[in-house]
Amino acid sequence: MSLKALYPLVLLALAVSSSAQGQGALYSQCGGIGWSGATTCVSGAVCTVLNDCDPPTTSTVPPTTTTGPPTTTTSSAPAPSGSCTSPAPGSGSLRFMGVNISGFDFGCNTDGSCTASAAYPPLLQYYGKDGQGQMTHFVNNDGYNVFRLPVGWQFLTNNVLGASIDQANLAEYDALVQACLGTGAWCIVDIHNYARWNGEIIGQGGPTNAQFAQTWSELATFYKSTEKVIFGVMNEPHDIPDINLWAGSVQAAVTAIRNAGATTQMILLPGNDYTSAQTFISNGSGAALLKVTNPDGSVTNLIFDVHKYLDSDNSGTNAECVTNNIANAWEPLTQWLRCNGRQAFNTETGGGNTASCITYMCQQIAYQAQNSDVLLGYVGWAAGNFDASYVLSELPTQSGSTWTDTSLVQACMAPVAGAQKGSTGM
Ligand SMILES: *[C@@H]1O[C@H](CO)[C@@H](O)[C@H](O)[C@H]1NC(C)=O
Ligand SMILES: CC(=O)N[C@H]1CO[C@H](CO)[C@@H](O)[C@@H]1O
Repeated sequence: MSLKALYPLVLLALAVSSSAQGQGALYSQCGGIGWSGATTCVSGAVCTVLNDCDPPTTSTVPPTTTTGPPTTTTSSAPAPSGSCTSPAPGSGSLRFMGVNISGFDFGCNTDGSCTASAAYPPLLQYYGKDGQGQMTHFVNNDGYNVFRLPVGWQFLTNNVLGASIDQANLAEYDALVQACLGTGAWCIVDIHNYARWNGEIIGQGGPTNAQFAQTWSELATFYKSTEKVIFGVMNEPHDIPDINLWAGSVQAAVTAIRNAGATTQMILLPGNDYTSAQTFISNGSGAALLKVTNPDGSVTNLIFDVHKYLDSDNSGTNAECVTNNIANAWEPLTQWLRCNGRQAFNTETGGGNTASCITYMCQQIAYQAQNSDVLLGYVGWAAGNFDASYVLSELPTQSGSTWTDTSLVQACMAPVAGAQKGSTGM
């Protein structure tokens, strides 16, 4: 018998057999759609993604493959004592659930080259798809409450690095932001440049931190009085040589946003490796970004941005899903967040409209909901101007006033349980 196999037995032996009222007994149900009974489990058991009170398994086994600090964080944790190791105190409901409304990022490549003229506003008045109608449907029929609105940096400055934001281009982008706000949802302003401008890395040979901060200062000035705008500092940094220098670039953006007067909105801080939730700790993004603060030294509303797909290479380009990401990403991240008293937001996830993705995505979302004290929510990739044939399409199809969601949205991603087939838009 391996050491790993012994852990559940050891933990069970340690467990105090106090079957407090309102806590599920070992192997009893602890959640699920329509479940109104106990959602926590007796000591020694954890509420799993399958909504059963099971003996803890992998969640309590120290990861062996990562170089991350799950054991050391317990000693340096600023969080209240004991909160580090307690399983799943989440309320069971996520704060944010949404969809990416893509279009203004069209023409952007992973090397940070974006063609400003390729930006394709997902709005009817600019000859795009009906992003406003999509968002209205997603809110009214599905219960979504956040949209991420990617935009290329080059579009904002009309292709000139270091220039002020182009007012005509900002007016077009703001039309989408206002359409989002008009639904009552929260709206993430996301600069979709992979930490780069035309192949060069911000603060590491490419644009200066001051140039990056200038764009953020102008955006934050524009939206400083809009409470429901969330600032997404940067989409998917990757292959960043020095993660601490990158944290300095993120700090420059945060300082610029706050000093522009946007003092209370949420700001999303992205790590390396395409903002991977799985390598956030092991490759040093977490440790580096922990040092980013507001100008007053606090970390209020500084939320870590993490992405995770469910396909074989975490690229979000395959129709089939192979994992719910719980053991490899969400469990260790959840633990680390609790230990450090911080929260994260999964702003890109998605899958094909396939049976495998429905299975795994439902499990991922259920796990996130169970850990909603530290995981704020998810935003699916993507609707907007994508074609319905796109492998990860969450584009609802419209027939008259009736919108029909994709099967993955219907089965898992829409907050309203059992999202309507062909619900009528309002
Ligand atoms: C891990 O971090 C190093 C340096 O911080 C970076 O060079 C490398 O690209 C990162 N690996 C991944 C997969 O992001
Ligand atoms: C859908 C999407 O944008 N997927 C991107 C996510 O990140 C990977 C890298 O891990 C890219 O290759 C994908 O294009």
